[in-house]
Amino acid sequence: MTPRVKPWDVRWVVGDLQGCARELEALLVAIAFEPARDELWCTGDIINRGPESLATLRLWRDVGGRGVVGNHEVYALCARNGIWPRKRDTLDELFAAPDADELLEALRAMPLLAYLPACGTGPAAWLVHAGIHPRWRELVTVATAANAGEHDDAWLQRDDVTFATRVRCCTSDGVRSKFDREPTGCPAPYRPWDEFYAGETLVVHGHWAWRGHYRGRNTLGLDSGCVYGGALTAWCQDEDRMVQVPSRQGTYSRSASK
Ligand SMILES: [Mn+2]
Repeated sequence: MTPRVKPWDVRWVVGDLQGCARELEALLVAIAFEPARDELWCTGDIINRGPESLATLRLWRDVGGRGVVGNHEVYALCARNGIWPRKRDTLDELFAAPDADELLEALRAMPLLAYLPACGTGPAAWLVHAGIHPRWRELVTVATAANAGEHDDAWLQRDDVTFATRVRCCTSDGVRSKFDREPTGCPAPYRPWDEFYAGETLVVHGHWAWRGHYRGRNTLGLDSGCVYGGALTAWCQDEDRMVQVPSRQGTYSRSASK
């Protein structure tokens, strides 16, 4: 293990990658990421939808990437085990890879909620893929219960896992809406989940490409829709600043994806 020595340790959190390996590569160059000294987290949905889930996941593994589980990880693991039917997805190459099991088990091991202690001049943060349930108050307790134990097929389908990986708009009781467009269009009685979040600790999340990158009072959204042609957004926690790299979607081809 390489010793981690300040002041060069920097913690980054990147939004939904969705198989956008080339954008991840570009980001790592843009931020001069050094795996031996820096830390890279993802808000989940590392794979699927985009063209290169396998390459994304291998790059992620190779730089020591961490993250929280997203709904596309849940889908991939359930589809792989045959407990959910395969839908239209872009996971064939990943599933056929010789290291598929190793890569998928690394996704399964990711927590639902991760606490990132304050570092540098940046605030502490909770990391979650989609959002926090309105009734979740003591997040340390919630996270301990949610992350504990084996993340088996039953865990993947638990209510807390489903909520935290899928919510965009909900009621104050935590009933979710299927609405997935801009928050301003959210139909009553549903409201964007963060309106019910009363905690003081910053929550960093992804999952809401239509909302894009935004900063609320105590929330930070990092899904700027890279797979749809938006930027790939990353947050440097140490300096509390954002870095974005442009999407390469539309420039992909079979030959270019090697
Ligand atoms: Mn998602």
